[in-house]
Amino acid sequence: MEEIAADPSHPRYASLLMRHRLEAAAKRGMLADSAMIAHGRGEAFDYLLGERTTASARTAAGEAMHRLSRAKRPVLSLNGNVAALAADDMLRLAARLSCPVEINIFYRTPERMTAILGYIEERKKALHLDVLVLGDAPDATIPGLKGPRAACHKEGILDSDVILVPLEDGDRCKALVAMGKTVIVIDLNPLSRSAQQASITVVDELSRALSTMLSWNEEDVRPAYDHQATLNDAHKAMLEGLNNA
Ligand code: PTJ
Repeated sequence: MEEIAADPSHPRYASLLMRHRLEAAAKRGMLADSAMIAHGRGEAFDYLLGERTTASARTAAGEAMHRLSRAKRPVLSLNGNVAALAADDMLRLAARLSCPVEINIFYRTPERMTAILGYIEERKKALHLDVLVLGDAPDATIPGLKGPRAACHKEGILDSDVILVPLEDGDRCKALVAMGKTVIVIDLNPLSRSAQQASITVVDELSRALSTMLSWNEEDVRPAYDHQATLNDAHKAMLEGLNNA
């Protein structure tokens, strides 16, 4: 999915590359019909943020890694957009944490599940990573959620204690928190229900957030994480972006 006509020196290369990945994933049948709308909303918030990783997002990413690396049963959840935009880094993170990834999509159809699972297996093989990929045979449901979006694996999401759910839907985030899990969200919209309800929210673009998480070290300084202060800081950074425009 990496072939793209734009030159890496183009000022909007990172953005063009993400769009290209989504286009390619759409052709493979991996995406929900509303995937592009969700991405466009994210892009708008990223514009306000100045397309950069703020200090508070870096602190949140560090806290996320601290919790994931100390978890008894961590799990990384992937939906269609996450698989399209950042399959490789999600697999690298899972390998580093020795934990499973679980494909868990909101608009669940057998066709989309097959397309996403096939792509993840392809990337896993290309990267030579030993990661358990779940999602193909759900045997449990997330309490409090109705319909196919509740389906999950007992050995993955159901029994996890710390879960990373990038670009998550608000209801599912709420249901996971209600199960007593530490829920880590990556979301560019600090006003979203997921961002508000999560235990830890990294307000940053997915690929930047994952790159910060992958470069985290156990020895890194760990400033105190304050959830509300993190969200307030993101609002402030976006307002400053508007005021300085
Ligand atoms: O594959 P499925 O069926 O699970 O569906 C996935 C989507 C993303 C379509 C679905 O979960 C959805 O509709 O999500 P929402 O409710 O639009 O929420 C997505 C959130 O992610 C929004 O708050 C966006 O601002 C944010 N977002 C979008 N792209 C990025 C992002 N945050 C960080 N990085 C991005 N690249």
